[in-house]
Amino acid sequence: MSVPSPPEDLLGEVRAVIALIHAHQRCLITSHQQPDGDALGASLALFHLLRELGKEAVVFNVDPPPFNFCFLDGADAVRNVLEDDERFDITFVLDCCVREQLGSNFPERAWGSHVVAIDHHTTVLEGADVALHDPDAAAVGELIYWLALELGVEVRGALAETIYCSLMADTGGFRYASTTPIALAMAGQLVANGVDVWNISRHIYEDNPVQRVEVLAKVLTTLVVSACGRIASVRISKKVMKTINGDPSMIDGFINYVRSIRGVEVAAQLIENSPKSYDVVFRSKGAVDVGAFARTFGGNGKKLAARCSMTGTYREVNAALIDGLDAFLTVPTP
Ligand SMILES: [Mn+2]
Repeated sequence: MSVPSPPEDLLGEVRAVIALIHAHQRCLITSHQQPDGDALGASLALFHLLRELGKEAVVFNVDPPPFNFCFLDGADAVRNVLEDDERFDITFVLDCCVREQLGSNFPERAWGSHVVAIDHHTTVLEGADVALHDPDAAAVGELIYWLALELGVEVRGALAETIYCSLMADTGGFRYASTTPIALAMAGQLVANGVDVWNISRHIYEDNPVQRVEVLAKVLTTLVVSACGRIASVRISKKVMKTINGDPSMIDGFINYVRSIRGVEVAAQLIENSPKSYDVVFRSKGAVDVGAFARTFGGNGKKLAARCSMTGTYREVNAALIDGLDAFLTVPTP
């Protein structure tokens, strides 16, 4: 069950990152805005790893951690403000392949002398000096595990727990096709090293504020299924967002209920910015590359999960989605 060595073709990148770590002291770790379990888990894992090596490390994000990941060791130290005189030698950008995803208010002083991208998106962050990039990795936490392994650091305690969270979150609890033998071997080793599986699951999935479930009930009443039955969407109005103080983690995962409908291939969640502007989040069961679709609207993402912005009224956006996605459907109507 033990975890193998990093794949041969990644070893060079793993060692390049390690050389940079050894040569510097002050590190900043950041990831995409509205961090998810992978972005936060992997950021905190790298934080614990760097601290273990005696480095100074700051985790920075323009948005706060999701409510259900706040229990993680180090989550309370995540910062969204940097002091004027703070400077960094290395800025690690995790789980983020485009700079805009760091947030429009991402501060200039967060950029250190060196930029290291650690990612599993299909493309890699432009302008990174060094990249540890594996589109086949189940989660960014997997890449942090390789770093720890190559560094000879024992993966236990907070480091183990945060890597486990990253792997579990991005594989949908080890259910998605991205759940590779390597991800499972790592998870197995982490459990063997003391990770308390139920304690983590309980915090992430069994600790919803009642308000979140009430909002879910409201959102599900907006469900629209296309005539062909393969595309379904829900709307999250500005009013609803206001009741949860705009906290995106309070609506995270709702889209999975939409995708779970029999026959549905693509689920969309339309989040209202203004009466004529929506942020659209997509989830696919596999027949549609929603990343490719989102890119036609200037968005980004992966085959099964993507997002973009669209203009128009709710009806117009929904109609455009159903029309546009139809062309991307590669399976015949059941
Ligand atoms: Mn990820």
